[in-house]
Amino acid sequence: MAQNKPVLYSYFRSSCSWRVRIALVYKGIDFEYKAVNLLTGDHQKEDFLKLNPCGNVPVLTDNGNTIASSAAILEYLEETVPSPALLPKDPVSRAKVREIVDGILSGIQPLQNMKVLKYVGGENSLSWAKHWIVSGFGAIERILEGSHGTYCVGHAVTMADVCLVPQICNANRFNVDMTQFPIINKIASRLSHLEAFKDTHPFVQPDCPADLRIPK
Ligand SMILES: N[C@@H](CCC(=O)N[C@@H](CS)C(=O)NCC(=O)O)C(=O)O
Repeated sequence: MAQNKPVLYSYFRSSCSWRVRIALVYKGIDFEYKAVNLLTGDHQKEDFLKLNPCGNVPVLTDNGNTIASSAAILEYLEETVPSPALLPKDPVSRAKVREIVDGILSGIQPLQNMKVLKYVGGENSLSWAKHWIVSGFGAIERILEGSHGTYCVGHAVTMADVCLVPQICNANRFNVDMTQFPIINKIASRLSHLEAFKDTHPFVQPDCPADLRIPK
């Protein structure tokens, strides 16, 4: 009997959702897309809170299981569909990937998340977001000096790349001057040609409004 496809609860502009979209496409996993509109508060409705009590996207449901949080989903996909891998084989490189992932997932994105910016409020929220993105990317740029090859860690795409590209998109939204991060830019430019990154771009998602849509 054919198995149901995994379902991804996603918002087109959510960088955390984009990470998971990239991993799904990179690994060739067919999935159903369910849009959760963060602007109209879909993520705070009771039905969605049953899936993720934290009230955040992404959420993945697969074989009757519900997994929230992009890091948990990325690890789950790596374990259930190991090839093509998004983690290197050797422990030191794996740790380096996770270090970069953590730098973005703990050190940047939460500080510029919508609910945090709403709490910070008003004009301060833009400079707050910029500050944390610049300081976080400054650290990532220095880590990449020692780890990068073609991509963030060595010459194969890893979870570090999967997390980097969506965060750059957020940086651009907040008008961060990205020229100060030449290694990040070089890697991002290479990644931008890969199908898994192009096909999952926010502006080609089903819930992207018409005025932002770009051709696939
Ligand atoms: N650590 C979580 C964070 C998820 C998260 O912050 N998602 C954002 C979108 S990128 C969200 O749903 N924000 C809702 C809000 O701020 O109200 C993950 O990596 O999935």
